[in-house]
Amino acid sequence: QKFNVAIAGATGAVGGAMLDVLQRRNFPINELRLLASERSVGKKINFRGQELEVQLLSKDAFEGIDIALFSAGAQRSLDFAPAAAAAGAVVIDNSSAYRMDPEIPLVVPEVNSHAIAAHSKHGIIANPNCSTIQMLVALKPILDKVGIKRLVISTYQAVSGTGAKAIEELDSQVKAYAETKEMKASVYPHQIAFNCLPHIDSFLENGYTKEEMKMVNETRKIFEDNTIGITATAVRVPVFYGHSEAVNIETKSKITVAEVKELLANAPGVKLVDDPANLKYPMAIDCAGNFETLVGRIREDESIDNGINLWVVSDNILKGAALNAVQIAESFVAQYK
Ligand code: A2P
Ligand code: 11C
Repeated sequence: QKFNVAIAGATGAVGGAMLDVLQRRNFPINELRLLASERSVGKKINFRGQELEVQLLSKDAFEGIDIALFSAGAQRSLDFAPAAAAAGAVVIDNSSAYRMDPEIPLVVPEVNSHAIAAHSKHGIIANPNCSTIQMLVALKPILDKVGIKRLVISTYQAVSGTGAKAIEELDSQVKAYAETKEMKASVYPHQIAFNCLPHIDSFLENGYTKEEMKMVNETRKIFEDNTIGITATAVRVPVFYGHSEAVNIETKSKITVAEVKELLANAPGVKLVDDPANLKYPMAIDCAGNFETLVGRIREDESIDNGINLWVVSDNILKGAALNAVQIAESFVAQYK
């Protein structure tokens, strides 16, 4: 069986990665429809050796579509996803628009593919935020084995999470520095080259950023447990691709480092990279372009009875966005088609 697939935001960083992932995973496609703004209409994009023309994202662009992958910003999702669903497509939405809607499933296929069942209500499935996705892939086996009481997270996030303009800004600041010229900042409020910004997305009244609260709220929704204590500090670092995270876990009962390693060595979507004696640990430069989430530096938190520390690294554009969306499509098709 083959499917008619649309990508809303096909010319964007994540949209482009969606095309790449559909190709790499050999997703069974009949027609592929590429949608974007007026600026891109008529532009040609190659897919499996065929030149496809970009069409306008509009309410009537979804006729005959089975699966609509959205990554054109939250406002476009709010404007067009209901029309796509009404036309009979299942929408897989990479934006934050529907994530916390209790009637819309929020899915990481390795963690809660059962939740896809609730797609039947609105025809929409939400893709979580990148920093949440990679963390939960690593935590799921530990959750199932011993339960999780509390998480303390610090993130080190790549500029590609902000988009193409931020990638250019880091690149141009590094070049300016090398040429002893002035560094210009416009995407970020401060210089990002050779700096760390404890500021991702906007600030909220509680002093946290939206990015930090996404990790708290999305994790609780996906794990279906509002009692897990979660606190996060999200930091933008001068890295192009790959988010890194230090995750401190207080488990409900004791688990040893050896047990965690054994669990993660066999966990779906995870690659264990934990051999400090040979200088092997997960690094952002090693995750770019890869589908796996790398986990290492596994050690006991000796300050509490049941504590484990992990270092988790993944390509934020792939597992953090495009790959997870395509995996949702695969799981949807396997369960419901
Ligand atoms: P376009 O390239 O035509 O502007 P990114 O996050 O990398 O900036 O990509 C955003 C994606 O969302 C692009 O494909 C962009 O299309 C699309 N997009 C942005 N605004 C609109 C809009 N008003 N209507 C349709 N697509 C949009
Ligand atoms: C970042 N996590 O790295 C953001 C990007 O809610 O989908 C993705 C924002 C989102 O800046």
